[in-house]
Amino acid sequence: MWFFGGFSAEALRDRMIDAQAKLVVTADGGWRKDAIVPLKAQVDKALADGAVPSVENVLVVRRTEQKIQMQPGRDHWWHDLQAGVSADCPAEPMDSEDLLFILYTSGSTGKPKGVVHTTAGYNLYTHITTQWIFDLQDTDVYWCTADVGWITGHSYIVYGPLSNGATTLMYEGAPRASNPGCTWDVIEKHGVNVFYTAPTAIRAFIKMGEHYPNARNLSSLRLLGTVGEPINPEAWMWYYRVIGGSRCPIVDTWWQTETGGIMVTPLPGAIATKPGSATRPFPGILADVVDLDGEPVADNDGGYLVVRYPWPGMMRTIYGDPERFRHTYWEHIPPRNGHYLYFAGDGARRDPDGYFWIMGRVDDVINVAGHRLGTMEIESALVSHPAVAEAAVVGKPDDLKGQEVVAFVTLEGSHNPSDELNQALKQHVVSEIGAIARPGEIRFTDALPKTRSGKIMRRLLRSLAAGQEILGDTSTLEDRGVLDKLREDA
Ligand code: 7RM
Repeated sequence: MWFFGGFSAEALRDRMIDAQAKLVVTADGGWRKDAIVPLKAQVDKALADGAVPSVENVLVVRRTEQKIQMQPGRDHWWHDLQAGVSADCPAEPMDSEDLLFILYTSGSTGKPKGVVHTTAGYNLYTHITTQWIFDLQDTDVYWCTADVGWITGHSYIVYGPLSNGATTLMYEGAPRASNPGCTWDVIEKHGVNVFYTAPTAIRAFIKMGEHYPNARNLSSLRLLGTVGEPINPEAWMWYYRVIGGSRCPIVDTWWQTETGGIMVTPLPGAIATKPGSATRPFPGILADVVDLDGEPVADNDGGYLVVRYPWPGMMRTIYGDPERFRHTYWEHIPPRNGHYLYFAGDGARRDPDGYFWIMGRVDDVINVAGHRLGTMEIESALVSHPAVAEAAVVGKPDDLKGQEVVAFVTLEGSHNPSDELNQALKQHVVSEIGAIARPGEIRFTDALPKTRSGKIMRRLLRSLAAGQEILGDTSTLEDRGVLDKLREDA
């Protein structure tokens, strides 16, 4: 089981219990921004009072060198154990379907799901997708900025690049406000050729200003990638122009923890891109957009994104809960003649060129007076206003219309909240999309609640907008302070 350093001790404990972990590998601490994350202390807290009886040993890597407690018999320093063993260490043969790892992903409500990946299929799929989509050359330096505890870090920092013998660059920690140009320094210093990041990071770069990348030599870049959310065309164009020097193709890659690897994506040089579209399914992937009966919808009509046939990297089950696996992914759309479709939980439409446009999670769709509105479309309209840095849109129950649109908006550095701007933004949405999408309410905020991988947690905003208590799992929140602040302002 893999686990990322930002989680609380409680979240760590729950996941170790669920996975029946026997051994924990951790470090004394980890660097993040200007601070040390006390990793070992968190592990101690999670294991306190024999809370996880399955854990027999804890292996500790020395990194930050601050003082920690070592429990004799249970805890071992990595460097001590390493000193006593031979450097010759043959690999353990594994069965192709042996469990490789469990990665927990938060469901839209309640208990996180332990997504199970296995040895051969996952490795094959991350190998081939890395090779074809990032067009890796022997001399390339490849940098994926993801947190290694996110599936993107697993598949496209570790397994895919390493099985290809690629040079993969890892950056420890997160860019900090005191050094806004550090991402571009890393590219310049190491001559990065392929750069893979998330729309949330791109929007943060835009907010900091193009002065920083413009002051560095980014000419080594050949290919850019994006993952994690639909990218608004505004951000796509900025990425293409400012970072890629209008020279590098952008691969917008759609996939999930559950799919193991990239599923819908351009192949650079072979598939023409359109800003905001992940383009077409990877070879061998039979993706489709269907209605709830499994019938393909007409071009440009919204529907559910599904996959019709298995692929090597697909998850095998939810650890310890095969019933939930079946129910979550295989039963929303009833099987026909014993043929099941994989239900991704995303809304999408396909244009007449066969290009896929991801509209966001189906749980996030807003229904105003019978009209289904994708959150992405309204957010993209808001972000196209020069004052707006980022926006998150949710539905709030409304007696008359069913739901009303509520928008949470962060502003570009030089703009301040005002009644005029509030009205102007509502009007802007009307002129971009139509009166049906007009937000009933706009709330200005300094930051939006996000997961460590940069996904906006709309479920929390939905509760806030409706004035309800926030229920369910919040352990994946990157910064709990953001939520507290939003509650105070409400
Ligand atoms: C890789 C990853 C999965 C969800 C997925 C989508 C959204 C990811 C894109 C995207 C539009 C993209 N795994 N998503 N990539 N939406 N365009 N290129 O993010 O398990 O953490 O999330 O992320 O909603 O279902 S994940």
